[in-house]
Amino acid sequence: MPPPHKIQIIDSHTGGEPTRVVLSGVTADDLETYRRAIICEPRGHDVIVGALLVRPTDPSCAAGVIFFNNVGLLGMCGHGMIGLIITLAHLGRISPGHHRIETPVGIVTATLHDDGRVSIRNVPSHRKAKAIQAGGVIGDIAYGGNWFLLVSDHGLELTRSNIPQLTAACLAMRTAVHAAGHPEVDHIELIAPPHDATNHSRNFVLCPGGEYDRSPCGTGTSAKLACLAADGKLAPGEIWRHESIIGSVFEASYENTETTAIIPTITGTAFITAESTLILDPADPFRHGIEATTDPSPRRSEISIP
Ligand code: PYC
Repeated sequence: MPPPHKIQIIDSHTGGEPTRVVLSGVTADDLETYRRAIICEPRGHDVIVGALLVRPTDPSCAAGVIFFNNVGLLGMCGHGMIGLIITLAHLGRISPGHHRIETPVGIVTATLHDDGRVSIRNVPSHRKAKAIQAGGVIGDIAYGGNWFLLVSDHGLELTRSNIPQLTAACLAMRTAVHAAGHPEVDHIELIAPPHDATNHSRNFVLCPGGEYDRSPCGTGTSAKLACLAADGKLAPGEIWRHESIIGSVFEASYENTETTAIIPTITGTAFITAESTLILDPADPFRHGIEATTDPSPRRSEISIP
């Protein structure tokens, strides 16, 4: 019997949403072989977002990262980037300051503050379409490192006790928005007034693999800023506090560019939860994980790896 395959990981959470940074045992070339083993049951669960550290192609970057989940690759991941920065600091690989990180969809500048907060200056974000009809709802389509359908007029209460209904509604909206000719949309974001009056809005984000984001979703918050900017409802530099379905908060603002795209900056905190080694025993029939049952978004395989 060959020896067990070992994968070294560090877990963290950002506003309640987990990130599993892969330090060794996997390369960009064999990520698809090990993706489910790292994320899915019996070692993990469908909520985890993986972050494979890779050598950047751009020498000005401190690291490259490929984000992935239970059904495939993610272009960018805001909560995951905050988790990655806290993980690199925990390892002693970075200090407070600015760090350029390469992702499959562009370079993100992450700032580790002295107080442990992390700000990420995201990739250019924009609204592609306003008020499109998707089944029974009307929403905007926007990009913030991933593609979102953002719906405010949904008639649903964004509370934790409502999560099964919110999930079912978002899955139906995802099917409808694909049928309406927007197959790139892989996240559905419901927006509502905040529960805490010091915040500006609350969201519920359904991720491509059928789980919801416990954090306010960094790329989803970027997409929301793109819509606010396009509607003239938020000025450059003005703060937008976005609250998640569990009440965790990201603080966000944006800069204009020469085009209609904006550059969002998202600030949050993350905490290390575990350092461990995954063991794939060749005798274990489930060593490669149990595949998620939710249909992957059609776009999953189209993200190019740097
Ligand atoms: O924070 O961008 C994000 C994100 C995407 C999917 C889960 N979290």
